[in-house]
Amino acid sequence: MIDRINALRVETPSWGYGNSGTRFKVFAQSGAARTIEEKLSDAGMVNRLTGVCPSVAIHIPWDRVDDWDSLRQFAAGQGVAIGAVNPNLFQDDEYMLGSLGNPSAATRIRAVNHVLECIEIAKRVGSSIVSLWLADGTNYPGQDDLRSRRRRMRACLREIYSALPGGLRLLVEYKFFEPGFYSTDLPDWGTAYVICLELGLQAEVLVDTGHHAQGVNVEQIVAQLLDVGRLGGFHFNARKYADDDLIVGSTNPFELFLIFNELVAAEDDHDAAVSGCARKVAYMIDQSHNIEPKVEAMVQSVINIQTAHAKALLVDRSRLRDAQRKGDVLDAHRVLLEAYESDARPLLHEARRRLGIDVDPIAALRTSGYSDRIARERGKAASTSGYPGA
Ligand code: PSV
Ligand code: MN
Repeated sequence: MIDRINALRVETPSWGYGNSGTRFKVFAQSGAARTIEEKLSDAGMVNRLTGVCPSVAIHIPWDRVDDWDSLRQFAAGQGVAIGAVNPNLFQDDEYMLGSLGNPSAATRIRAVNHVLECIEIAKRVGSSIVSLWLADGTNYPGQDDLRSRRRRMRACLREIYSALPGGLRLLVEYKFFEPGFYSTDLPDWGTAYVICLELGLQAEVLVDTGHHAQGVNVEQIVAQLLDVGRLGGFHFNARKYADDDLIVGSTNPFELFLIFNELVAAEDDHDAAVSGCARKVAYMIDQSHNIEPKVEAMVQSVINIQTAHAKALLVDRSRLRDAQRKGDVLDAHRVLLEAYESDARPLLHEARRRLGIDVDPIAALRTSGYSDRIARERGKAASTSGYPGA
């Protein structure tokens, strides 16, 4: 049990350490990371406190540098490695009508070239994941031909896929709306899955927990993707109304537990394709911390993930199977409730003791003086409105 708790690795995102906000306002915080080096040192601190966050996702061009070898070394000096490379296909003026699905061939070529650059970066920094999210879609019925958009996107994705070296995974992220408010080119897991099937085995679906409509059964999506062997990874965060990017598990801890319940069960599935898929899922956080202190928010997120995972490990699977076989609806349900209502803290404390770290990472952060030090050294940026890294 403790070994399984400590085996779960969580990747933190570079963009979660910088100033971010809504379209209404970006509140600048003292000490917020301004450069990729500062983001990597914050991520290093999160890893020292939690013991389970040894890699950091980057976003290009927000985190682009001239010398990737020295960035890789700098990261290693902070005790972390560079993880998933995220191309940015939404911030150039050319992308107003989309990137890989844009009606203009010139824009599609630009977008493909950007992803190819990200593949090269992944190779340079030793990353095994390129994680693709398209902001492509339309705002009005009739704005573009929906099937043509899909064909353009597929053709571009094929070109991208053929440039992947062996061992590099292409994660395909879907989102049901925003910034397209009428249609989104990759709106759901099924569309993403069909695309991945067409591309090949190195393409897998990424589930961003905030990218579903109200009430969608995300744990069932997770179960289905595991069953077809194409769940590649997660972007964890919490939502209440839209893609809120709040701290994972803050508004929906039971949902997070149910997601982990599927993952833990699949890790032990008798079908090797399913257990193999479950064991190599990439667990990543994708959050923006607008009003909360960023390093502390990241540590809290990791703790929430570990709590949900530990509770899922506590599910009495043989009693569950038994109750399901007998059709004992409520006893089966109670098995889950009992695990969810258990106190996972003693297990997590023991797990941390074994890693030689403080059992309470939040208290350790608060007494470390780290936040005061970065506030002193980095100061506070001017307030702006806009998007992180813009
Ligand atoms: C889009 O909403 C998204 O979830 C994608 O993963 C982007 O890369 C990320 O957010 C940017 O913050
Ligand atoms: Mn995401």
